[in-house]
Amino acid sequence: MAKDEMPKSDFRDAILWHLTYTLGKDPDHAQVFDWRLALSHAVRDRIVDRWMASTRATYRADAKRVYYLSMEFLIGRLLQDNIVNLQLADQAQAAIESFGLDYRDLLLDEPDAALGNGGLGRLAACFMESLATLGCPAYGYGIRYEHGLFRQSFAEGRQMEAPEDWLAQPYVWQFERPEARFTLGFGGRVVTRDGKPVWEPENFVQSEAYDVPVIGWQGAWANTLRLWAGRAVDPFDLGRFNAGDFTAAAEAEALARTISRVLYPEDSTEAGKRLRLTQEYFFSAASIRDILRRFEADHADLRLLPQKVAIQLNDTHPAIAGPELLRILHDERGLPFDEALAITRACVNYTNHTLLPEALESWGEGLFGELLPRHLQIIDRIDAEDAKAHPDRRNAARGEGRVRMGELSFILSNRVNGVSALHTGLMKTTVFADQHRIWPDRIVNQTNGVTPRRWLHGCNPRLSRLITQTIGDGWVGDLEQLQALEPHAADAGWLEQFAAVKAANKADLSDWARREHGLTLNPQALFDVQIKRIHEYKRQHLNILEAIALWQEMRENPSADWTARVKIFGGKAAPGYFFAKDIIRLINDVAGVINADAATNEKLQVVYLPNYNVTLAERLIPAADLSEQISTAGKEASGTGNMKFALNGAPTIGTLDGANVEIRELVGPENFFLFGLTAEEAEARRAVPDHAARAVAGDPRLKRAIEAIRSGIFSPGEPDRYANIVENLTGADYFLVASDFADYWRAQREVDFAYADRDGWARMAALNVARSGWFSSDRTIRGYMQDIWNAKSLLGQE
Ligand code: 26V
Repeated sequence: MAKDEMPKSDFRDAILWHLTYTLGKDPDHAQVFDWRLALSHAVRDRIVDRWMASTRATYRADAKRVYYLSMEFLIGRLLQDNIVNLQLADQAQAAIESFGLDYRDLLLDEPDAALGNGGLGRLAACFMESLATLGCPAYGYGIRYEHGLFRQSFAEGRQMEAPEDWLAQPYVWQFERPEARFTLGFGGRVVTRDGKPVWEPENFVQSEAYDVPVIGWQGAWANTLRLWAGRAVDPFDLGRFNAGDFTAAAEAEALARTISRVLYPEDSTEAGKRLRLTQEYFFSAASIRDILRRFEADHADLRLLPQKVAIQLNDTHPAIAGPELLRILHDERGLPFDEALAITRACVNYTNHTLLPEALESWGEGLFGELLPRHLQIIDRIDAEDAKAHPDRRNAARGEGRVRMGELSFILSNRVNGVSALHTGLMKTTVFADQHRIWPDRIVNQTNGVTPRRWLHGCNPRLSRLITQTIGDGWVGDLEQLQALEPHAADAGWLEQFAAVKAANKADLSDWARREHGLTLNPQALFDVQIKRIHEYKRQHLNILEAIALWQEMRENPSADWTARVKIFGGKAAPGYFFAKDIIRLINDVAGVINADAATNEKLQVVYLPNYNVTLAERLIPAADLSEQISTAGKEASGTGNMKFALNGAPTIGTLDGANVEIRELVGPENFFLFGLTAEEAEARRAVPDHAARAVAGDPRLKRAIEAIRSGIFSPGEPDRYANIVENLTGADYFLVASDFADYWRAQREVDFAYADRDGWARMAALNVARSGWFSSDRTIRGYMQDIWNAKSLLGQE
């Protein structure tokens, strides 16, 4: 094969061609890494034509485009996802095996793109895939962080953080767009010229675009994820270099690149840092310019903007996009302020993802005004007009010397949405009650979803095959078809096959855990899994307390008929969140003691897998028997892991929180292990004096478990290692761990009992699969298209 004979049709030849001419590698010496890149290039080629066809179709139709602005896109690996959606899996596997290589090894060689912290970022990635699947013309806009979420390891049980380095090797999925650059200003002052305000920034940086194509199911449509990187306007100062100051010569470039250097690892505290506000403005402003450039290429009348542009703010992190759009329309394009405001509001929408007060963004006006002086004036004007129009309004966007981003986003949005029915209801009665009274139609619900391509078809090939054998393959693009499995859940022969899938997935996980971590898991045991960020409200400490109490009871009563369990944990803590780090260490310490106890370790194991990420989730979820969704009611906005588990046949033990409520309604209360206070009861319980102390005093099991921690048996020689946790559990206990413990224990024993009946359990698990089709992110995106964006699918027009 010669270079000018680039093979089009034969996939195997295409891989060889790329290995040779794109990568310059001799096939005789190529390593897994080289083959993986060659395969990726061959796959990418098959995306590009469809991608361009989609873009052209959007121009032709002059269609409305959706712009999803998100500080985070937790996309993970893309090679398998792209292969699956192009339906190339069989061809790719055959080609790779014909070279004498292991196909899975190749897929696993790709680093995770971890450009997000958790649920919010992963949701954005699922949405991008569903937007493409539905043929909705859309762009994702975010930041191309050089370092994604840190890598986690444990040293004596403590979390260690190391920088993540996904860009240390070529990233095949990105296309650099040096032509799509914008110069963005920061700081400076506002002057008046000809009676008009003019912002004169003091510092400038450039935004450089990198495009990642996102291909939908069956390759019918592809959209763009555009990630911005910081670059200096003048990257190199030759004068300083010639004067001998080599470091200073490159200083501007180093500073500009700092903007897109790292992802902030906080996911639930408002990290009030100048660099973070800079990041927020940097990517929001670049995106707004890009949106306007695309619009103005074909339209002269800015009043048409809302017909052609829908902007979605993924939480408040891109909220400054609103004032930026308004500023350009008014200051730079000359529209009257009120008209600019009306157009902005008709384009912008805002999704709220948390009601935790400590996570609601606000900025001190000093910092804000220093960095964005003109925006502060604009916000002040909007807020003042809002105050005049609604004199009885209480929650303003400005107050106490701060700019409140949630309130700002609300008044600048056409629609505001929550992410589960319960959460949206709470938005209306708590954080946004005042706004809801003034604009009763603005808040809508869009319950989250997950893409079935990655979270069932891709990650669980055995279950996917069984489902397709049973009901055909239409379910991958239309997840509600899973309902057709329901009659089979009554068929003993089918349930046996279903149970065999789970058993094989568990065996795979056990093999991997032995190879990778030297762990021996009992595959007969119930795999009880809690994987998510570590947070007090998510209550990993409730889970580990139950493990301690169970272990104590097993020791006391060794001959009882215990259901064997492996409790599996995974998740990272924000580096500065010390309580969460204590929880991690406690789990690891407890694991050490319990796993070493020969009297119980055939019945109970505790395992904390390090560096939880998208790839680890794809391994764990198909192998899980039980899904732990045990947040304090009212605190988890939705959850999306909860949906992935149900879809993969792991029933939930959970509270009435977030989307658990909807999962339970759909799978049926008899197929869900409910416990705990409701959101309303939780609020009331906090007002009861000494609620925690009373709960502890009233429950000998809980008391004994806490005593064990206090005594130091899990921290020999350092009994007060967990003084903080113990004090919290018996004192303020804002998250009601003590109050919910007894009911959690009860529900866990119900799980034990149910699991002992293996046929009954398989039926319950299968019904969870059959009834979870509604949790597809395709359904969620259809909801946004209809209720929020007024956007249409262009499928069939590409
Ligand atoms: C994010 C960040 C990012 C960096 C620095 C500061 C900061 C502060 C707050 C937040 C908000 C994170 C909110 C969030 O992740 N919410 C989760 O969103 C999921 C998708 O809707 C949902 O399933 C989870 O329940 C919710 O906790």
